[in-house]
Amino acid sequence: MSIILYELAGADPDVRFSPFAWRIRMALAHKGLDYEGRPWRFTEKEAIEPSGQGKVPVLVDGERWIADSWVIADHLETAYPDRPSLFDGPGGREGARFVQSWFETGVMKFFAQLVIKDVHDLLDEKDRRYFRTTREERFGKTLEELCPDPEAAKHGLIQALTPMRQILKGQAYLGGDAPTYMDYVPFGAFMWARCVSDVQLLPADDPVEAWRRRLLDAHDGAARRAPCKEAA
Ligand SMILES: N[C@@H](CCC(=O)N[C@@H](CS)C(=O)NCC(=O)O)C(=O)O
Repeated sequence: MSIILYELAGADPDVRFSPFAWRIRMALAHKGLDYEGRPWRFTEKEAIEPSGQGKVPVLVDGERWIADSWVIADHLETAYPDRPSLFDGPGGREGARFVQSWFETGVMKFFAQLVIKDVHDLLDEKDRRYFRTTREERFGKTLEELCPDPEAAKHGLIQALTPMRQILKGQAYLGGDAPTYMDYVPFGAFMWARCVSDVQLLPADDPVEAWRRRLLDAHDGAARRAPCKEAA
């Protein structure tokens, strides 16, 4: 059975930077599943029409088209029960849902402020216009006005990560001794930043930074190998 993952790409088709698609890239690596990652642009809605919506990631598993990172993760867990578990049981699944909700409501906005202009700049021409118009409508500001004070946004991010930092002082991953989907949700946002920008988000001695570096090396360095703007 073939698996295809539609994922957002820049003008360079090898630059895959969607935070939501990165959750699924890591989930596929965790499960040891081979797949074809297919580059997709914001303006190529017709390519993912069979999924019934217009956003990526979209996973095509055999005949099934599945949209939304959470639904895709759930699908991988139930369709491949003989592979390593993404959630480590029902409690882990609910924990991952909580992490996702917390991250999307309280933390993602700082990443967005810090990297949105870099995202724009690496898109191809037709996507740039679409991205600027839709995002400026969404935020009620120009892309250039979104982050007047990057240092304040970094400080906001560091503060917002406090609950995660507390946990990571005592264990290697949110999932425990080994990563689970609970880790891949926040890690997706760090990969978003790494792929589009060389901004240093966290101090070197932050336990969240140590966790991020462990995840870059997880699953044979799948994340570290991806084309990115970050220097190291
Ligand atoms: N809740 C969705 C969010 C997916 C999403 O927002 N994807 C963005 C790319 S990062 C997208 O495809 N946007 C299309 C658009 O803005 O037209 C998930 O978790 O997969």
